[in-house]
Amino acid sequence: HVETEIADQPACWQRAVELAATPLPGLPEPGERVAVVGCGTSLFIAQAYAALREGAGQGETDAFAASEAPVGRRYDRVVALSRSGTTTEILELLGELRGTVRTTAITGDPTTPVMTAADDVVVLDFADERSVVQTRFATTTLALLRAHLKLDVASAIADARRAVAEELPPGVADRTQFTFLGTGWTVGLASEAALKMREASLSWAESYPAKEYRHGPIAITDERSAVWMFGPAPEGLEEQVRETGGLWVQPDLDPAASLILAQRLAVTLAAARGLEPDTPRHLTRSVIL
Ligand code: F1P
Repeated sequence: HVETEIADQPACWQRAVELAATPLPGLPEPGERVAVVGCGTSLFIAQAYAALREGAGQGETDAFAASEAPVGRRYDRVVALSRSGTTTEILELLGELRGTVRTTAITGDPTTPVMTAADDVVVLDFADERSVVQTRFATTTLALLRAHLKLDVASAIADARRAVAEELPPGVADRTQFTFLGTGWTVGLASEAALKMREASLSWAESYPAKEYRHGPIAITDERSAVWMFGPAPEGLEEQVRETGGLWVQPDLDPAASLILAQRLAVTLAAARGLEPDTPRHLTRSVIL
């Protein structure tokens, strides 16, 4: 399933843009103080959105792992991202918050407990997935939220079409250690790319805010490494990586489309290693404790 779901992302993002043009009660209004929560992939999308919303001047926005959200802090709204709508930490948090703050869930499945656990719900059932590893639901959520912030998603969709069709960056599939870097909203995307590599291909993968990479992690980089930059790079970093023998990867695409390429790399490496990316070891489609 995962290959189909990856290839479907441009069409799903288009539907998200159309949906964002309609009234969607529960999505944050400008000026609201918002916390966005999720687990795993959904946490990284929460982080990307939080940085974008603050950057767009729409109000203070924090992102938390649902298990670590500070329940006592005052927000106008808590937005919970959960493809499955069944993740225990999400449901427990929404239960604790009930009656103290407005809550919104963005989910893929309208038949799940999150539908009644949150005050408002946005359902992206057209982007729901059969795979354990999340790809299109996560990026479609982000496309919806970007469109709701009135950011340009049309060029991201054009780049996404390229990302599903183009060759992978030359040489990257020959490397065995992967480091993903981002700045601002792309820090979350870098984390998500590294998670895809771990989940689907069992690769050794790390992620950092780009400038943090020079504060230690670059020590492990060598000719086995690929260093993948989401968005513009800090000055001089590319040269520093090349000096280590590491392969520098910086697709000339919208960062969310660059994430599609990273998803494809994960699936390509899984296939090369004889792994089945639809059913990764030790993982389930949602974590129910
Ligand atoms: C969150 C999640 C997935 C992960 C794994 C376990 O699920 O952490 O991101 O890939 O399958 O669950 P959800 O709350 O978004 O359904």
